[in-house]
Amino acid sequence: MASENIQRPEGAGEDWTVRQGWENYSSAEHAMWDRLFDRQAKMLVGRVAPEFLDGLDILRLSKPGIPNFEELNERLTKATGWQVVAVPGLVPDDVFFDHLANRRFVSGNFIRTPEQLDYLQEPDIFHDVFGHVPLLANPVFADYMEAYGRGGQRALRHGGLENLARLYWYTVEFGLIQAADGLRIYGAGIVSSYGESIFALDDASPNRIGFNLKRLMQTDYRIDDYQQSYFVIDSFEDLLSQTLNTDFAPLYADLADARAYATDTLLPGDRVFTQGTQDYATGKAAAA
Ligand code: HBI
Ligand code: FE
Repeated sequence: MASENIQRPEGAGEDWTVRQGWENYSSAEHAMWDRLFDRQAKMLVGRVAPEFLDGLDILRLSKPGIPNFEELNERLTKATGWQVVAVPGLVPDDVFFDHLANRRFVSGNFIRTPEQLDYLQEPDIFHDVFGHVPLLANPVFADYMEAYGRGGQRALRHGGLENLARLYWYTVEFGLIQAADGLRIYGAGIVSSYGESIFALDDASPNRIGFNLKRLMQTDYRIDDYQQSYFVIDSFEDLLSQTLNTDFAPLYADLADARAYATDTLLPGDRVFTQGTQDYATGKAAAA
């Protein structure tokens, strides 16, 4: 991602962390959290992976107002040894991976304004905490995130970051899972978005494709709009074991000269859950 050129702000430590400054949030900012929380919590029932709802419970995120990281971390550390630390915005890749590899999840300490209700460029505390942190209370997902951080450090040394970033995108941010009662969302980018929570699961437009590590690492993604393809994992256990039991170096070597698949591509070997109409993306492109 384009995080190479960012400058460490004054006041941020070597590791880019800052104080959350919980006492400084205004009542309007707490109210914004509550508004976003209520809207998502309602809509997620029957849509989100049960492990996510368990995480909301374990962490007691339903309490009104922006969570105080000190309180949140007491519960999170007890559950899985993870911590949430505040950062001013995007941090460089190496810093990001170092935090993950040490079970620290970085979160923006600011919250969106009413004008940014449904779209903002940098991850705010609602995306980072509501979207990402509930699954960090799940032991299997917690291990996956640490493994991803270690994998990121190796990818930085050996090349392959572009491929590995797609794994993060299509799982941690935009993943679907085959749960006992059908497909469910779990990616933070979906779970924290009202529109995409519906689109990713119910719309006829996008492809929904069974998880295949190598295929996924060759697939482009969209940063400007809803995804044109989503990948479906069988379980968090399967995602973790595939990640831990794969030597990524030969994959990176193989993929170094391969062309990426377009975001809407379906391949003969794909396990297809939904062959998308792509009507949404086509309509958007025509209107542009
Ligand atoms: N910084 N704050 C923040 N949040 C991220 O998700 C993030 C980042 N810096 C880099 C980064 N992500 C990428 O390295 C990964 O998404 C691959
Ligand atoms: Fe995110």
